[in-house]
Amino acid sequence: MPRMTASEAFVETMAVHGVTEIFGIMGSAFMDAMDIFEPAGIRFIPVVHEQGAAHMADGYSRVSGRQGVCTGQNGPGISNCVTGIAAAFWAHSPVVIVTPETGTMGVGLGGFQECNQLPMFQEFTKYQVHLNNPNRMAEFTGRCFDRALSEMGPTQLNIPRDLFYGDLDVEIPQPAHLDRGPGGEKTLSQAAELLSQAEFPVIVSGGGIVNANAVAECITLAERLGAPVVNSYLHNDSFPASHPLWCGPLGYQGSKAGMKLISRADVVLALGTRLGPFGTLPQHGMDYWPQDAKIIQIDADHKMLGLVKKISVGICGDAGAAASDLLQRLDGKMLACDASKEQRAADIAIEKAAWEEELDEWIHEKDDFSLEAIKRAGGDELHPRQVLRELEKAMPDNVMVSTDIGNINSVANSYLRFETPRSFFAAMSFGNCGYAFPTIIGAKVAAPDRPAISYAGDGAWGMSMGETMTCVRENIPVTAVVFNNGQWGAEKKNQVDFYDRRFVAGELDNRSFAGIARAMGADGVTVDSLDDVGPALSDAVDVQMKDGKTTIVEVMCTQELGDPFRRDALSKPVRHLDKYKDYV
Ligand SMILES: Cc1ncc(C[n+]2csc(CCOP(=O)(O)OP(=O)(O)O)c2C)c(N)n1
Ligand SMILES: [Mg+2]
Repeated sequence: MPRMTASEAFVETMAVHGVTEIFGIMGSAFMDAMDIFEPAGIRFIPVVHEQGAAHMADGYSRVSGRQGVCTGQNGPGISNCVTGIAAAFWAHSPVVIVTPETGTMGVGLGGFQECNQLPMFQEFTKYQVHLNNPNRMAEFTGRCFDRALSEMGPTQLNIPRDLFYGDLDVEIPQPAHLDRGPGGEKTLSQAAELLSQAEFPVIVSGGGIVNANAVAECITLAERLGAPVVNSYLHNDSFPASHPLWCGPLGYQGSKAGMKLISRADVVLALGTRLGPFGTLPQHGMDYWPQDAKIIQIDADHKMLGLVKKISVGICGDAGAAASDLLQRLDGKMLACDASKEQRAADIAIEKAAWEEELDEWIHEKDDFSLEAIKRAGGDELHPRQVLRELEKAMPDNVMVSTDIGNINSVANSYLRFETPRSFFAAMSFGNCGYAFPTIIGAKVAAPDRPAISYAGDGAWGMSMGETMTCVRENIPVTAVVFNNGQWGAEKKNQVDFYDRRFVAGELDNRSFAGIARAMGADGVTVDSLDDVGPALSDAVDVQMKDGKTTIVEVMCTQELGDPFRRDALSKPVRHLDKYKDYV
């Protein structure tokens, strides 16, 4: 067995797993390994804040399907990553976080940057390991990389800093490739039986279809059934938007066409989705989930089966393999839905056309608060919906888009359509503001030939814009659209609806974000006319692709606000004490 140091074993194992980039901020704790990243073919990408590194690793893994890697200095460098790893966990992203720790002889003494680094990631990792002996460096490193992919989520490798040193004799472990199957015979045959009897089957295409690279299988099955296909919430890239069976996303600010069609389903085939609690919240005044339909759920993680929605059949398997298997089982059979296939196709076309027309006409919000905001703006600011429509029209081919948490970003859900998977990187269930920009930077690193665009509100942008310096310093060109409405709008909407417009902490007195961008070395443009929205995006994408330049496109928006996310979670305030009696 070859002799090497623990640092060499660590770096060699990463190289064997195909690691070519690591995001982070340098630190003495892992410097001995970092020193040989370059000769191992690994580029270390220094960021502005380690949260950004974790988001970048997330974006990197979401677009490539490979492990994204981040690291930082023990203690604060690592604790800075917690939010990013939590977000990656809920995005099902195979991120490996390497956490160098206080040296073994210092543990427990309250030394510099000492902290216990496993508990803080416990809830957000699929696997954690603490290197207890340098001889196991390659083994544990390899296992973290394998488990990130097999469990589809973050894993953590915790290395006491002194264990990077010392000699060992070790064989570098090869990656283990998991070959997932379609699921169990019994449940697959039950599902095929249900599908063959369905009169109005509807498919929900989820993140599992993207992760399994199985859009083709989903299309073939949908075409055989003539089934409308809706995207699960924020997985708008799980089915091509140009396909006649595509009906748009379910959930918050999703497609009315998709919701109306699924409400008619007698059998729902949920392909690669955990049917998460937010994914099917009532929307547009519609409680569309078909309560009486039989639900077939397919998920690679058996713990998700029937967890949130009542199901008739749960299949633990790969979404693509299961779709192919079901197709085979239906082969040559007459299905109950065959007779109405043409009628369904016509219904789909009618619902989609109606929704497009409604979107075309829905140029601004019409509630009292929004109408007043529009009046206040006096025509100097743009309606977010119109801006989103113009951006949609100007999207380049093969685009990657990330979105943040906020009111305008949520409304964007209706206007973001994709032809190919691994194109849409929304902040998923962890829902942290500040997600989109660093995530698209990571995606761009993994796919430099694809145009990369992030959306963020002005509040979320403030949290994340520092990473513009990473784009400039590291020559990672992206385009960031910032919706400047001078407020933390999404939360302010709750004060409008529930707190009698008592606005606390919701206003944002911004300086020019375009100017700040220029000061950081990027291009910055301010857009305040609707005609300029599309051209500004196209120009920015042009310089991204041709000149390698990052542009911040700041769009001046009115303060109007779309429907809130969590109407279900709030209620009118109750006050018992006299001094608060007016606060109702
Ligand atoms: C890290 C974090 N902090 C706070 C929140 C709560 N929050 C959700 S949306 C939102 C407002 C976002 O404002 P902005 O980015 O300006 O977008 P807008 O709603 O105005 O479109 C806030 C504060 C959050 N989701 N994440
Ligand atoms: Mg805002």
